[in-house]
Amino acid sequence: MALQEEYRGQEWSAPFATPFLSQSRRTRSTPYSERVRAAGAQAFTVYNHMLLPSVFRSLKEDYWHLVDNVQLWYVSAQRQIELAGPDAMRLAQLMTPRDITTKFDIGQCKYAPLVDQDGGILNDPVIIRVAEDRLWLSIADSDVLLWAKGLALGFGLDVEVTEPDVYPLAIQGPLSDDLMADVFGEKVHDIRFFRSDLLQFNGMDLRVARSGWSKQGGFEIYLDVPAMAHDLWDALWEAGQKYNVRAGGPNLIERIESGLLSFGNDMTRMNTPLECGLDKYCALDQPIDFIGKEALLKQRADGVSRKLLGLVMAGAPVIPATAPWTVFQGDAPVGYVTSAVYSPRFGQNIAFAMISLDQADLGCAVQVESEHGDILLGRISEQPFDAAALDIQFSA
Ligand code: THG
Repeated sequence: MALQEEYRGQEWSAPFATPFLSQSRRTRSTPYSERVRAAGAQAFTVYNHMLLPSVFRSLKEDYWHLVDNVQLWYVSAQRQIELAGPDAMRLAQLMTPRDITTKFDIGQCKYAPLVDQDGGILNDPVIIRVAEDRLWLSIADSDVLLWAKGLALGFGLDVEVTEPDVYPLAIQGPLSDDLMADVFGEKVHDIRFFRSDLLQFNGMDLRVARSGWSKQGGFEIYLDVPAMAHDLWDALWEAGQKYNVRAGGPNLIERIESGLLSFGNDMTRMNTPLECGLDKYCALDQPIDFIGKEALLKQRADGVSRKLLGLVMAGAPVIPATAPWTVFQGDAPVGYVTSAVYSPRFGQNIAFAMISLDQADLGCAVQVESEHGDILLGRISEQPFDAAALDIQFSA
């Protein structure tokens, strides 16, 4: 995809060399945008009204580089929704079934699905407690700001709901600790998983968490001094040369292999956390007050009728899904694929699929009709996927 800056100085008239995404204030650029283009981003998706790069060299090359080295990820599109004031904690707790009322230290991060009154998932942020009465909801792709503002108004809460100028940058991959220590000092080693600390860079305190949307290890820097973006990127880039650093982004192959669910793909408002295997983030037996509690308690009591499971598919590498692919057992539709990719590690296509449990379950042989008209033989599996489980036989 071309971006419109490539057409600078040219008349805006068709035909263009390739169709391109028209940018405007609505597709918000950031202090890092220039560096990311210069680093060779080749494909973008739109996330929280911002561009998020999805491919630099190729999905596969980016994947192998990530699991062996270290990458700088431009994830400014993980916007922060700040809740600040005496009712900040109460509002956040109303929004999620995860218990954030007890054992939530300042600097700590908690992954927390947000649900509506039916238990439908609205988003799945990482929540960071940045101060006693101040939380950042580091959101996936939906307008949490509006929901939070509506709840604050409706419940008459004493809380400010804003989207501050914070631009997260992730450092991901097995060499992340080495690179971060070279730029921020040895203190980075003391940051535990899903904890954060304030570390000095050019005389400013920046919030650094051990987190990120891969299972390859790493950090996220919540840059809230936009003017420093270029210096920070350049310092990491230069220090990273000896670690073979590259620019990257959330990688479709890695995240499906690792069992990281994508809001908008693998779960939407039509699904509950119990259907998506996020039970451990639902404190249904705690005395906490959240919207959707009754619905989730009822669903737990009745038992879920469908569940997000793994799916392995034979055949040529698939093209990523842009629509739900129907999963069949014989002639009966039993569910749909939510995300799929070819895994070069396993040599198979791997996917997540929402499966009706009264019709199919783990180990079942199925057929999948892709949006491209292909019929793929598949088998329902555990996820996260493991190599032993993937040594499987397909049958029609
Ligand atoms: N980082 C930040 N914000 C984000 C994401 C991120 N917002 C959107 C999206 N990614 C949220 N999704 C996830 C899903 C899982 C995890 C992080 C973000 C994750 N979970 C831990 C795990 O699976 O081991 C457990 C977390 C916990 O116990 O609380 O890492 O990547 N800033």
